[in-house]
Amino acid sequence: MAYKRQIDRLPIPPADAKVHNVTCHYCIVGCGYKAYTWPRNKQGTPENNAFGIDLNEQQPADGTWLAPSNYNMVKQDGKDVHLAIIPDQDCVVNSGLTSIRGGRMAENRPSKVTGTQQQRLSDPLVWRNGVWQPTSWADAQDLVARVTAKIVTEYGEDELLVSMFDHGGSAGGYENTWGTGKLYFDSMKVKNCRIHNRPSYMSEVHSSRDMGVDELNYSYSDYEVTDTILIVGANPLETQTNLYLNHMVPGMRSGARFIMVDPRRSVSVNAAEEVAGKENVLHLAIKPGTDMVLFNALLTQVVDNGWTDSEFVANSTFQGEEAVAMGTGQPSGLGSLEYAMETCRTSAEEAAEICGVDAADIVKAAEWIAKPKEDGSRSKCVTGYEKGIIWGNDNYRTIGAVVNLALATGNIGRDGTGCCRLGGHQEGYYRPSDAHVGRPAVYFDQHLIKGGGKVYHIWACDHYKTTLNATQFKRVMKKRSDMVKEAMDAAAGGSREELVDAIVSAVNAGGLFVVDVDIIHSQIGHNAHVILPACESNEMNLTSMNGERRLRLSERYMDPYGNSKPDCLIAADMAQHMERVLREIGNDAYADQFKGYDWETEEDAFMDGYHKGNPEVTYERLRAMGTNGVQEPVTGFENGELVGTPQLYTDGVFTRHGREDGKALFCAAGWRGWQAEGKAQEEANHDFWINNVRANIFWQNQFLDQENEFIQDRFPYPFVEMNEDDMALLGIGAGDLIQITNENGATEGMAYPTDTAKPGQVAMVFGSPAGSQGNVVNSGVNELNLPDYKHTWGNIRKIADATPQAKAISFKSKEYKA
Ligand SMILES: Nc1nc2c(c(=O)[nH]1)N[C@H]1C(S)=C(S)[C@@H](COP(=O)(O)OP(=O)(O)OC[C@H]3O[C@@H](n4cnc5c(=O)[nH]c(N)nc54)[C@H](O)[C@@H]3O)O[C@H]1N2
Ligand SMILES: Nc1nc2c(c(=O)[nH]1)N[C@H]1C(S)=C(S)[C@@H](COP(=O)(O)OP(=O)(O)OC[C@H]3O[C@@H](n4cnc5c(=O)[nH]c(N)nc54)[C@H](O)[C@@H]3O)O[C@H]1N2
Ligand code: SF4
Ligand SMILES: [Mo]
Repeated sequence: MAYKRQIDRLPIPPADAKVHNVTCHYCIVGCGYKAYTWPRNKQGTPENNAFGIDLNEQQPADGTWLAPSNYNMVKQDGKDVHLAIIPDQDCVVNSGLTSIRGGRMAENRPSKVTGTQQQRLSDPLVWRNGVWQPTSWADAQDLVARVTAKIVTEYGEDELLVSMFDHGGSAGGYENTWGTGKLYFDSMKVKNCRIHNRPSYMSEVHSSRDMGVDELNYSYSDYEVTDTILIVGANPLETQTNLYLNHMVPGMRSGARFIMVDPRRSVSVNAAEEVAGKENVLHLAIKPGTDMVLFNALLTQVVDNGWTDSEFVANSTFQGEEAVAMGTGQPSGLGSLEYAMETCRTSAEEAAEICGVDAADIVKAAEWIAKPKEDGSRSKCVTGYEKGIIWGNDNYRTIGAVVNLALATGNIGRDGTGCCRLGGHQEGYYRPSDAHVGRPAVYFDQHLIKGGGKVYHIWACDHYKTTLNATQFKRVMKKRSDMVKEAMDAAAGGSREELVDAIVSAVNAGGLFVVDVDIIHSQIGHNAHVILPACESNEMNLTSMNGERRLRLSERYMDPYGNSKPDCLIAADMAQHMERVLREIGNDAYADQFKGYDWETEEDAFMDGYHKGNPEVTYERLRAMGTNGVQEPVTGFENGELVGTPQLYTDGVFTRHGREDGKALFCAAGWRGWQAEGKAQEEANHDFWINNVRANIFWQNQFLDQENEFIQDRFPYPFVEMNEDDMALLGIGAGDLIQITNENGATEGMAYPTDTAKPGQVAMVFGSPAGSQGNVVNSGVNELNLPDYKHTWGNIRKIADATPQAKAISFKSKEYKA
């Protein structure tokens, strides 16, 4: 925001400022912060202040100080107060480090005084008379309940479509996933639903779980005491920033080597080279989508050289042949190591050919991971993987191949080991059973595109920017929702009953009635009929866990904006309106299913859900655990502290698959080339691989960043990292606007010359409001309807010279050069 430009002083928090525990609600890492709030007319002094340090002295870079982005003025209990959010030196997650995202939490709060984030929704909106008209909660929820109740009673719950977050931090947390989960999975049994980031309702890592291995099994401190850090399809410096800086970097400084598997050279490789020295970093820049072959070859090296952890394999993994046959729910067989080897066996030379890397590098990687040390002791390796393979080729088998290697080398459940997802958002999943959804779960987007469903509830997702096959999704959804808008406009001035009837006729003719719960008026929200304003973390109390299962309570320090509310209370309100309307229409038995939502606060939702399953855990106890919280699962409460579990599987018993023998299974990860439909053909027919990535500066689909000048000045359009020779060939200059096209649609971005970009491979930032990469992603998925966003090909052409905004930005290399 402009108000902060050239600012030269900030108020000092006084010694009696209120202090709140905060977990950054952006990425999975969940860094600890302290939020200070104090009255508008008060200030501390350099000598006497809330930090307890002498601010007359120059503070060190890693000391406690306040930057303009850490500050704002917000409402608390109806009054304007100063707000300063500072990274917590005592939090073991970040040890006082911040990031370019978390460091902006304060400035990204809505403020009437400083003018920040005035895009936030303050009141429910209902489509009326050709516009969105602000209204009361009771009015908006009554319409939602009347239409929804009519549809589910007359046509069944399968006509209700739901998109919902399943995570923690913003748009989630145990309170909110419970609220929505109770409504859709307990009061109703909705099966046509999806999660915010994938087009069906299921796990991102089925195979790891089917093999018995929960995907978050280590502690971040394991990176500090390991011999080798193996990162697959992730860019942790930009996407799990303080995990990289506060745990991986110390690990490398203590001698750990670093292996990166990513077709693209990212700044995570560059930084590792700076910290560990080039000789201790190995970047396996494989051909896109070939990870499975690489991991099969690494496993083969380990087995053939006798580097397996034979004791672990004998005691903790399945002995015999096949344990689970390949089937519709299991895109590969599972069994013993020998069984898996029958399918996985791959020589370094074969892999080198398919993956496009040197066989010698594959051998070297296997040595770094598993070759015993000179004294005969085993090497320790931590494996972290994320969207490069989760949204990659043949998800099930590829992740299976990665977990195979960790199991064969005994690298799970011991200090300095682990085989984990690096993660996205914090986790905050707590819902009633979703067993009725089935496996494979319905391919939601295709169902909607084919005309399925009559009512659609959306919670905190903007698929217009982030789904696959987005061009088609948007066209169909707009058309279907416009039919209802038209019917609502035609019914203007009539009674509520007439309005509901008009909506029902429109949905019976193929329309879709859309309810969107969000904090802003999002792109998908433009095709909604009722928009319900939610508040974010810290405008409410919220619990969630991070990528090492660290559970914290992030405390409310300000009021929800306007009349917005916590998602859990919106869900409860919706349930209560459903109960009332169902009784009115004489369906008492069904109405009774919507009882049990008499929550006044988010804490009530927490007690009704998470607490019932985890009776030791309460807000009060979590508050006392501060920003360090406790690692789940919580096993007790002793001496005034919750007792947690730093690592899973220390006993060598693997249970995630639910098998009684407690033995982990290996995955028969047989290579079959491009698995998802249409990928091979798309690759053959286009000039460029359109890799799609995240960037340090942006948070997700830029819902707040789009109104943040600091971000928009840097990247006014989504960047597309591109090889300079490719640009020259197509007559494209730095900052020029380009179009990417293929059979699925088209999108736009800004060329960013990148000397490390390979010819024919570009990397576009995903999820941008100014150009959705999902427009050109095809609809191909795996057997379990997991998307492969990362593998898309298209042609590129220039559409405009760099605009004045684009001309003003720097195109310097993103790499750090000592
Ligand atoms: N700054 C920032 N941080 C974030 C987020 C954000 O929006 N911004 N979002 C959060 C969320 S929700 C998530 S899910 C995580 C995602 O975290 P990451 O997975 O680390 O992020 P991405 O950039 O999507 O993808 C990582 C890498 O996958 C590579 N890749 C593409 N294809 C392949 C392939 O075939 N094989 C391999 N091995 N690699 C491939 C890309 O080149 C890219 O460098 O980030 C979280 N953290
Ligand atoms: N091409 C491509 N597509 C991808 C990916 C990729 O790598 N490549 N990655 C996928 C992944 S991993 C992810 S996580 C998704 C992200 O896709 P989305 O989930 O669509 O993106 P977010 O930015 O997380 O969306 C959050 C939405 O919730 C709103 N919101 C924020 N806080 C709250 C809250 O507290 N309550 C409510 N009700 N609303 C809130 C925001 O305004 C925003 O509209 O994209 C997926 N799509
Ligand atoms: S690394 Fe992630 S959790 Fe930590 S401050 Fe940055 S965005 Fe927040
Ligand atoms: Mo994600």
